[in-house]
Amino acid sequence: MSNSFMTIQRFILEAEKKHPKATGELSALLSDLSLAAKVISLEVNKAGLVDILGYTGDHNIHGEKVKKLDIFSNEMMIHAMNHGGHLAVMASEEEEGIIRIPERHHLGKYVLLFDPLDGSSNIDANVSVGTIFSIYKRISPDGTPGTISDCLQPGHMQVVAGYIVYGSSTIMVYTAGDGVHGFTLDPAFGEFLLSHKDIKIPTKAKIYSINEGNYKYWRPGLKKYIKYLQDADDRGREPYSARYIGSMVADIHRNLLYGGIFIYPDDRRNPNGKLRLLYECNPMAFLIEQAGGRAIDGRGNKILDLKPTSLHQRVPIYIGSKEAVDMVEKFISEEEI
Ligand code: AHM
Ligand code: MG
Repeated sequence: MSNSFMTIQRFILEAEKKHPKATGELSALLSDLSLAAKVISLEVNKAGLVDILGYTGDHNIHGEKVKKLDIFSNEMMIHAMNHGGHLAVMASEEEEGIIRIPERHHLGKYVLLFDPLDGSSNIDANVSVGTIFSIYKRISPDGTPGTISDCLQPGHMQVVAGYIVYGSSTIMVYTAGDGVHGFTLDPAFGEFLLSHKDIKIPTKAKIYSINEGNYKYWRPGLKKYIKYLQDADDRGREPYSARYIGSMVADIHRNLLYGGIFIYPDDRRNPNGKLRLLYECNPMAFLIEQAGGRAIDGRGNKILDLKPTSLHQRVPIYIGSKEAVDMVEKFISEEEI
């Protein structure tokens, strides 16, 4: 069948046929997620038209102002996912504690972690935003309510991770540990159609993405690395291009396709960086590693090996094309402090 008629549902079902022991639960979860994505996409697209913009006046648990679309997306994810019978527990960047499955619903064997609308401070300016998700198998006993320990598993235990970017098109990208695949939402059919099969991130990067406004707070090795990227040499090495949207999903999506490195470092102001291990760094690390890239914390660890200690823990991240991450690792480890 040609790519143009391969819906995400069909693709997931066909992938599942290759695994004789599969129960279909993971496929059902992914289908539910793609439905939530369609609804959020519709709301994001009409954000400029309806009176949904502006602050609600509420603050989220990190003390940041929350916009209505964040709340809408969070509630949409919860309501789309809590009754399918496949989940034991959930956690969201927008909720302080774990999200229990209501007692009236069946408990399943999976755990869902998500950032319902990442980059939402960009919405008023019509800049791309995204939803990020991560799925684990529960470690608590079947049939009992899921626990916080189910949510605090290291990233290498993920069974599925993905994101939806609401940009010039809406694209859903996911991995189930068998490559990275992208599906573009056809607004006429309301279906996600296979558009990017088995995505591999170019080994060499051409792009770097970092908030350079924080330069003065960076560690010396990082300053040297960025200066190195901006420089050329007489052996034909060209400077990198700087691209920074300020929406992790959009920045990572572009770098995944074109080759690049995305960095949100620890610095003098943010000792653990800004991005959250469970909702942002782990799912992106799983995807990028599946696409042939790397993701590290700059402290000698792979992101996927970190053992989470709390739901909203932040970690520094250096993620993208393999050669670029190898290089930044070298600069940082050799720095004089
Ligand atoms: P959010 O979860 O509050 O939306 O913040 C996460 C976003 C990421 O999408 C993006 O990479 C980062 O914040 C940008 O931060 P900064 O403005 O400090 O560069
Ligand atoms: Mg976020």
